[in-house]
Amino acid sequence: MGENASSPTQVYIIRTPRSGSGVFERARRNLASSIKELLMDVLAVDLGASNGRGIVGRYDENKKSLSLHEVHRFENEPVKLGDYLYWDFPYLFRQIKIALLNAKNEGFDVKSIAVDTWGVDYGLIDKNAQLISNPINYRDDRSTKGLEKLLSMYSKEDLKKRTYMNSESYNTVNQLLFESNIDLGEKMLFMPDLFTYFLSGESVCEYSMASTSQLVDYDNLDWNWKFIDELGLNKKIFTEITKPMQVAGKLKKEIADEIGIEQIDVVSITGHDTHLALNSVPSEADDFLFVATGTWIIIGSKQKKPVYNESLVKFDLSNEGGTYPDVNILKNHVGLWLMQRTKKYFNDRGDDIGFSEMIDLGEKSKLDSLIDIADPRFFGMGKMPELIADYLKETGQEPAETVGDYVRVIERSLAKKIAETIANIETTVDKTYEEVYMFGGGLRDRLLKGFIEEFSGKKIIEGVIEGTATGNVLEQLMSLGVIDDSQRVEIIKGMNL
Ligand code: LFR
Repeated sequence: MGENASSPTQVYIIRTPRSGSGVFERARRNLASSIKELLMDVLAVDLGASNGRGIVGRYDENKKSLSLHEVHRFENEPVKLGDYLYWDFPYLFRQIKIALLNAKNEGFDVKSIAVDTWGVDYGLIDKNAQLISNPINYRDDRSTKGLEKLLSMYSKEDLKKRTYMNSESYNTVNQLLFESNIDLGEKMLFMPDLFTYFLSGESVCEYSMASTSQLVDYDNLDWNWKFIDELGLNKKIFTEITKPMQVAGKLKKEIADEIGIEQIDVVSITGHDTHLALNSVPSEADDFLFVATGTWIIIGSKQKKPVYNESLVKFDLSNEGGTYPDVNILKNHVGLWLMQRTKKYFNDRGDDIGFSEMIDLGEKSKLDSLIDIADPRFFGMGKMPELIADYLKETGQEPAETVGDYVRVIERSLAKKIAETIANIETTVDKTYEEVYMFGGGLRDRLLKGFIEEFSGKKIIEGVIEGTATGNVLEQLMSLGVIDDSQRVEIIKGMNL
């Protein structure tokens, strides 16, 4: 779920020692092997906006408890090459192999692997089963150009009616409208599926990722063929949409041999990070409110069926595929990006301030000025405090003078937008909720939590900071038949939340 906003202290992630030597390490390995039959290790690879991580989930079948162990952390920086902003796919593929190797060297006996990423991005495979080009990142300009083209063909309202979704620039459809290799494509594989393909040789087209294309028909849970046809897109690349929580195939022999491990299972999970994280929510309810906090803040409600009514249109809410066959409704807002960019601004000027210190200072400020976080100026790479200062001046509000003032303005403005969106969702689904589940990096931010409770009047139930990795591990364990969904909530509650 993107970068974490606050101090790097991780409550239950255990960073195991990197070297395999030493008395402690040998003792740990001996102990581990003597109780091996009770332990199940799986590797979750979570590729977020600022970095990727390999996290081993170790499930103790006796104690019914789960612990997470980070075995590899690496950059996930897009690369501008010529005209496009690319994913660095071969580099990331190598990092996944390093994560497997580290897991082995640290004494884990990993039985399966699964990869999740943000939504929308994909790679094209040609008729010789090769990747046609490095995948292009959704922050590339072609997304905005694609949206302009789409909006020249249909009105916003018409698009909403056809797709039940907001026409956001990053949706895959816009990228496809400017995909120069589309006719060479034999199939389109969304990023988690692309990793699955090169790890196992098997292809899937997992539902939650497919839905971020804006080309899925939620009533039939199939591609929206009519729309695809009208847009003149190469139909061949849209392969059958698949359900998550199934073993896609075995790790290729050449990769297993290279690392020196068995041909473990490669699992297809709910590949879209935001929805995957919902499996880390300690609730068995069919529907609940959630706030996913990372670089983006996503406010939503878990639902079984698509919602389409006047309020969905009026409040700019979107349907998005969750864990098959859920169709959740939600709204994306710029999130902890505002804090990240503010920190960077002060750090660049020689003030070595960290997130927890920023929050302490924010707590001392009394400034009540607010910004509209949906104003597009706050999305870009600009100098955040200066943008905020301009906004406050333009709107005739009291200026921010200290770091604490900026922090308080950001946190209150985020909370206000979150509260408004919660109210809009309640109107749209015609239901009032007492509580909202929160997960992701924002859980470390007590100021934000306090303001959300104050503005929304809802009680926050804290989920897991590492919500996505937890969801990834739990879905693997369910796919392998080690646990079933009825055990999920108990396991989460036992995770030192
Ligand atoms: C969050 C996220 C959002 C998606 C955005 C772009 O990481 O996946 O859910 O809308 O990134 O894909």
